[in-house]
Amino acid sequence: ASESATRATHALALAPVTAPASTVDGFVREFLQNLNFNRGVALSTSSATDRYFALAYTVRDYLMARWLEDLRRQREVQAKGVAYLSAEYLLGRQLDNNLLASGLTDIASEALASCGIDLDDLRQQEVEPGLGNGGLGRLAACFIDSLATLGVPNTGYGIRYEYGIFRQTFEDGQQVEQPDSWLAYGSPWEFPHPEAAQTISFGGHTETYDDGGVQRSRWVPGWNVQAVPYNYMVPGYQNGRVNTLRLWSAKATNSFDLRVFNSGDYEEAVRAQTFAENISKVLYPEDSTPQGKELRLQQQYFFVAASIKDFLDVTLPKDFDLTKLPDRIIFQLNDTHPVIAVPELMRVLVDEKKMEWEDAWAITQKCFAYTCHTLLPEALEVWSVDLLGHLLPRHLEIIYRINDDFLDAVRERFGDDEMRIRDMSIIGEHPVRSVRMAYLATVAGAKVNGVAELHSQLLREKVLPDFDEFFPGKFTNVTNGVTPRRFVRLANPELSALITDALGSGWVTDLERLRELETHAEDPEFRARFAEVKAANKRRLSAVLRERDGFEVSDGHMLDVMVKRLHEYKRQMLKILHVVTQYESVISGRVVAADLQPRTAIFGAKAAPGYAMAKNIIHLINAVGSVVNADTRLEGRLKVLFPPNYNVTLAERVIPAADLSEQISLAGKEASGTGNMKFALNGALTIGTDDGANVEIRELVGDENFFLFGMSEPEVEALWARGYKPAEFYQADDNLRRALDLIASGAFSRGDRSTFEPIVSNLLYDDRFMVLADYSSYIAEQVKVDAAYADQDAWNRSAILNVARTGFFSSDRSMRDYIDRIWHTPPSF
Ligand code: GPK
Repeated sequence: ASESATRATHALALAPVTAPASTVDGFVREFLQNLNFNRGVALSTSSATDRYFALAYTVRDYLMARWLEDLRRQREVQAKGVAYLSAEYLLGRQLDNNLLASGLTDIASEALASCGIDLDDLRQQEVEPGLGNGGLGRLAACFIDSLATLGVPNTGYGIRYEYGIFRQTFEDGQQVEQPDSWLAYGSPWEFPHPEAAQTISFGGHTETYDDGGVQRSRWVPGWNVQAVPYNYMVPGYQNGRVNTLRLWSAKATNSFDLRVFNSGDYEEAVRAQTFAENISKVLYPEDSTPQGKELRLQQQYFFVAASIKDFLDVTLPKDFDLTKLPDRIIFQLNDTHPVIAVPELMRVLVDEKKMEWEDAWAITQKCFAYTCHTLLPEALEVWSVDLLGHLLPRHLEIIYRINDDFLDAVRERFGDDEMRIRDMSIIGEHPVRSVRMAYLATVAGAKVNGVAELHSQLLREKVLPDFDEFFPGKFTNVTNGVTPRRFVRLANPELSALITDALGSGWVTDLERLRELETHAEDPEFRARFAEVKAANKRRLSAVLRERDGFEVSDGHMLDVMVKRLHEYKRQMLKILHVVTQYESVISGRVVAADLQPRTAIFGAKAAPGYAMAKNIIHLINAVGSVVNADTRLEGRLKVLFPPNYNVTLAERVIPAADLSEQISLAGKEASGTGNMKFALNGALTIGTDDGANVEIRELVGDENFFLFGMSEPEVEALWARGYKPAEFYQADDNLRRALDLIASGAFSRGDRSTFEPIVSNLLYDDRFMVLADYSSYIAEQVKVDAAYADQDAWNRSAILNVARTGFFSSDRSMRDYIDRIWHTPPSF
């Protein structure tokens, strides 16, 4: 009997994992099992958290068979895949996306209803993993969604920050940061594997040694930590595919424990443990302005070293021939944050695998590609040689060698042009000797791409022209995209239903099919239905903001939305100057309130905690909001709402409700923008400068469906060259003068003239981002917006055309471009 029992067990173990039955009954059974056996509670006594966890576990159970099967087939096929290296993944909530991907939304909803539970209540329980700052992190999340949907083998590698982007609150209108304890109740979506931890070393020194007559250098590290992988499912959209996101968490190693035994110093040992575990403790909240802190370099090396080890030692078969590495993997560098992976792969190949330098370098150059996400000089990371050499001495040697070889080649090509050599060196000398990570990435990468046409052009022509000349064909463009699953299908169910009604459901994975809506834009009945969808989305947003923040959204208002990180180059200042201008025109009696097109300006923005001017601007927006909203002379026709803690969850509510999308950066500063794409796809019209992907949006939707204003990038350059004096613009425009004077007068600061003085004097005497220069053109364009909005039917037609013509901005298309131009990784099976 026991023998047959064993045989039966074997048969079960060998059978493929099967998903629970895809029926309401099957779902109920699985859900209750999870509630009882994994949460340890009965339905009758369960909390909302228990139910949310049980639901999440249930969805996981349905996806599990596909995940395991995908992993098995990927091991079997060994097709070339993408290792996406990113310090940030701004995932947003997972439940709804995973329900959609597995096609279970309706079954789950019915199953829960039969247990007396409202699915919507459970959706609200999830704390979103905010493991990113803004556009760059959200882009990574869109990309992994698209890769799974396209069936391309991909592992996303990153850091499991214990605290993600801070939670923002306002006190007296000023930003206060609270820790984001997203893991307080744990996450049902993660699979920790402490047994698979990697040891990651730091510090120490290098030494030379004799390796059978060859002098080699090796690293003698000073300390190490454990990198524990946490796996997350990344399901494709209803295609039975599930990729993996692997985030690393730092844990103290035994060597720390050993120190306890040896020294008997308990406190010191605990300190050491805390020190090690600090590495993945918190996401750096700076967006586009890295601070050069040692802990940040520790984070960067920690996750890329673990990822490379993971790929080479765990994912690759044991006998893999490393000279074939470029046929098996491409490591995509999401900005400069993971660039230390370049010397790390060299170190592994040369020091550990004993490869010749030249062979290792040839492989390395084919295994990396680099995406640049910025043009701001302050955002291009540099690490001082002191700091890098102290933390990673062997890597610094390797970087020097890469640089020496590179500069030799430059000399050979361009002669002893010392100016050029200095400009192209990976090592900069001023203000301190440092490693220019963007240069290292450019030298090492098989390809370098910008994130929109204009950005890629400026990157080649202005930021890295010498490199473009030296490496012909290395530079390319891949315009960003956003996932239509999260940002249309899930965020805007009513618009999605309307589109599906008109076109069938294929558009969700083939977004260019939205083109077919163009003819529907000419149909008055369709326009009316579209208008009804927008109105419903506004009501939904209104309910969310009432519940969340106690705000009221007035009926009949144009919703004029600017949501993105607070940065001077993005020019939230320009938007608030428009509000102040409208306000001033009414209280001064030059305009009667009844003539205003009713508008609500909605802001959402976090400022880096150390970015004083950004915080001043947040304060000003809130201050203007409280005065304007309370002033009855406006007759309720002008409102400012600034819900705190803008995040992915709020974005999903705000964007579908918007009428007007504010994309008003100074031309040449916004690399791409991705919010701009989300708004257009949800039927908002854009007021924007000729910057980033706005350029491509305008080309696609047509000039007549886009509100363009402001200087072009060449005009910006020309004005700098002439000498920009913002005070001249202040003198020349009465509206601008009145708006700035009103702020300076203390009208928004209870009469205190000092509160916003730093903002006003910065604008008048510095104004790096030329707010004053673009002000008149912006105000004039806003007048056109008001006029256009007055004709609702024409506005709706334009809005539908925005939806119809922006299918290009699907991240599925971005992924195909990366595959064709950079990765050469076709769908595997
Ligand atoms: C660029 F350099 C950086 C950065 O540190 N963080 C970040 O979010 C953004 N970005 C750009 O500012 C956006 O224009 C772009 O759309 C986004 O990256 C994704 O490429």
